[in-house]
Amino acid sequence: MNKELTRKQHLDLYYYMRLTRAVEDTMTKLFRQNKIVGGLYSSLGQEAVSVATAYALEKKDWLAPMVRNIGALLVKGVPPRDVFMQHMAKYDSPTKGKDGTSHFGDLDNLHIVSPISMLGDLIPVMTGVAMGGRYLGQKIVTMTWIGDGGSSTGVFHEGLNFAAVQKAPFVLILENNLWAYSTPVKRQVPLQNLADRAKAYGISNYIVDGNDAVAVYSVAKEAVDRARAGDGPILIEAKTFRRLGHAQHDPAEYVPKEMRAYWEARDPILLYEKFLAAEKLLDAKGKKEIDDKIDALLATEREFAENSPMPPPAFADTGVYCTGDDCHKIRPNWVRPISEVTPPRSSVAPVWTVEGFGQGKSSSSGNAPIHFGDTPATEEATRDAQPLPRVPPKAGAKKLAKAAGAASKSAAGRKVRR
Ligand SMILES: Cc1ncc(C[n+]2csc(CCOP(=O)(O)OP(=O)(O)O)c2C)c(N)n1
Ligand SMILES: [Mg+2]
Repeated sequence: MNKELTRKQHLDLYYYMRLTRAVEDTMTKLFRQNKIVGGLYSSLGQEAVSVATAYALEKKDWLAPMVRNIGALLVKGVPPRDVFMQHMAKYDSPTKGKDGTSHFGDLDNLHIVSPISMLGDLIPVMTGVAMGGRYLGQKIVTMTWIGDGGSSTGVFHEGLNFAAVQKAPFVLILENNLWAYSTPVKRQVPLQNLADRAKAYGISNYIVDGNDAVAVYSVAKEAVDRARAGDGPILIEAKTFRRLGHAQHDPAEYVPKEMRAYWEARDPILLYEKFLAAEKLLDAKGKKEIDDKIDALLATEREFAENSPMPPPAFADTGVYCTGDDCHKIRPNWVRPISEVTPPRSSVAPVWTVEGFGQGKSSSSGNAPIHFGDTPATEEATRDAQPLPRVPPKAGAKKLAKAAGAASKSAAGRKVRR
């Protein structure tokens, strides 16, 4: 048993993984009955990632799911009926039928930022939420997820760099499920471990078996604790596998049979059941109780969702454009005095000299000194700024001297200005 998790917490993880699978199974049935509006995505085989990472967060923390993170929504407290109604575009859904899939949030109570379709955009957004929390002294951590494919977008890199330089209390879960649509990860990233991307931004990273719920939780908890303590953002690569196609329309015939068989045998729920049984945390009776609880809950939730009406036709042209007060009530919440956080108090004095800049070796050997404004160029720096004479290997001494002379001539009085 993992010492950080109590018996109840171990069983919570199990319950939420089972609930996630059951919610998605129910939606597959609804999809086949033509009751789902739009696409339906699945996290089959990836339940441990969504559930065990979100479980490491505290209530006050913030998360932003992607479409394969329904498990995280359930852990955060979203009732299954909201997930069903949202996918069915019902009037009682969180977006009143205006949006589909898991594209909804809850800024007031559960601290959920809605998914953004453009892969990677949630990274700078959640960095901003993390910075906002720090500014308000809330000690919160923010979390979002990104796929292997999404980790190749520009905004992934811009966002992570921004988070790193701001030391934002932000944890990014990179779900490497080996496929982005029909592209295998090896054909789009020349890295064995996508966690290595963190090195470019000088931030900590972890690699974890995404099908091992306890391992995922342990790593996520450590990362969340570290981010909260001020260690800056952390990237976790969870290695897993997308067991179904990109969405319901995709039979994923491009996935090799052996690959699928390997991962099916590593089903995260079956692995966890074995672990719980070995630790004497779950027996047949306990399992039956959980089965019954989930069956009863989803029967009620599904019925509620199916009975909810579709939006009235007149509602179609409302909320399309922002109309100010009757559209939304979001206003800046200046918890600190506004004069303290706006110019001139918040202005930063410009600095024109950068100490130590240009002292390092450049990649083509030699130094690359750059002088700002009136900073006097030292003799050594001026010499080092010159390109080395390019002399063919067999050139005679005469040629060498000529080349060196030319270089020193062009060096005279040279200053690089910006
Ligand atoms: C910036 C951007 N480019 C392309 C897409 C279209 N798109 C949606 S999902 C997807 C594949 C994502 O693969 P991955 O990030 O590995 O996530 P997975 O589906 O495997 O969970 C693509 C290309 C998009 N939504 N955003
Ligand atoms: Mg993927």
